[in-house]
Amino acid sequence: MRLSSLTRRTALALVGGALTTGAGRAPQAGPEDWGALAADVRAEFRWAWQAYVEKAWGRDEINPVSGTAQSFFIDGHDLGLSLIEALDTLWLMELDAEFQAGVDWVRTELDFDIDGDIQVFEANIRLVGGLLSAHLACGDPVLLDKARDLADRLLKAFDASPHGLPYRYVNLRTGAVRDPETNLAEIGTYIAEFGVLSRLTGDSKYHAAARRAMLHALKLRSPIGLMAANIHAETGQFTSRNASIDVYADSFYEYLWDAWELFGDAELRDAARECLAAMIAHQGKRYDGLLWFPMVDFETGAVTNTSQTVLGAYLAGLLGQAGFRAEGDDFLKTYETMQDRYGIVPESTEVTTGRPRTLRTGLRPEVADACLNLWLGDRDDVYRAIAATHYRNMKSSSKAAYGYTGLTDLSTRPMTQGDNCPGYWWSEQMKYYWLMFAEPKRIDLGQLVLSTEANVLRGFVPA
Ligand code: IFL
Repeated sequence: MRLSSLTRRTALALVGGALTTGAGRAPQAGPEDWGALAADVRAEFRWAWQAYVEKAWGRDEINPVSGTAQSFFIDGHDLGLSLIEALDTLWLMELDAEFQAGVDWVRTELDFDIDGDIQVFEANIRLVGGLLSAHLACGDPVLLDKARDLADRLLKAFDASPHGLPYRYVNLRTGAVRDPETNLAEIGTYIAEFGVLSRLTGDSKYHAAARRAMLHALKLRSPIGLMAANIHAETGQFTSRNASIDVYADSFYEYLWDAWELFGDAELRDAARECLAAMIAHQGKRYDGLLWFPMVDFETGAVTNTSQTVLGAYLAGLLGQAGFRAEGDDFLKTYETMQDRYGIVPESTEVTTGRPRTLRTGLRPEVADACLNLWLGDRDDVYRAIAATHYRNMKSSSKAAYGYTGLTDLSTRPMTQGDNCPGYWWSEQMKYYWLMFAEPKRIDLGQLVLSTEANVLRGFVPA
């Protein structure tokens, strides 16, 4: 359905449908048994892993309705994306045989010497991050070697730019780069993985490259403290006027904060707080009582686009982490309202009306991500309850024959399933639920630092 064809009647039907089919807030008869819920999450993860092993072993992504598989990065050259994304989740769930089978696959099958172009940002957050977190979990050096090999190939995308802003794609074998028109997320989501890699290898070049790109963008902030989301790797200048908290930008802001958490980088901590304060002052807008952060002109603060994606929910957690707790709670309330209204938060919402702009969703983890980060702040069960609803609604709508899938129409009953499980499902929401519901013994929650892809970069309890 095209966005514009989503009529008021459809939207109202959606609201009613969600409530009458129980897709909204799941009623709780008594106090939640968190241990039982955690066991259910673990059982679902194990079941989905078994289907992946049977139908898609070593492939990037499983299509869980048809039982087929697909490449994610380079057609015909799968890199075991879902397997790598799953590793630290398997470890935390103490699914040790499954974890070891995954590590063995990395040892014997994973080879980055491919004559193909890879998206630098996605390769870093999913593959470098997944390999590093698995290495931190078990200590196997092969995981670190593979992460370093890939990072060395990705670094060529930074080196080709006069400003150290990575091109969007690099050829894994030749180092040829393409697509200099990029954005904040794709130039500034490296410091967590690259910084850990520098620490583990003793080679500072990874951390330095990641930090240089972030500082370049931060210097372009406008007098009101905002950055535009689109930037050119060759000119080093912004190519749009839109400041965004979600599309093209989101994880840049997360990684400012992570640089502080992981490396004690006070300059980036201060930059994170300044950026968040500018967002609150110039992007935070209220429509029908709900707080949203639509795109604005980065110099004037005038609203330029009134849509907001479900990905924006991450900001609720980041606000809480960085000291803007009230605003974080307020923004989570917006997504909780959308979840209660539609069962599943739509991929994109028209903020002026609170209605979906699209009826599909990509099996997104960001609401659970925000719940975890806010819960870690004060352990208030209110966040676990929102995450429990998120889990139950996902289970009732996205579970297919061979795993979990995104949805193509959340207005139908049952909701209409697509046929793809994104790689991040293995690393993100199932881990968020598990951390909150199980409080697992292999992690020190007080030390936990997760990447934007939820790879554990600090906090494992030594065996
Ligand atoms: O890959 C995921 C990651 O959280 C990210 N952006 C979007 C994905 C999940 O929705 O940074």
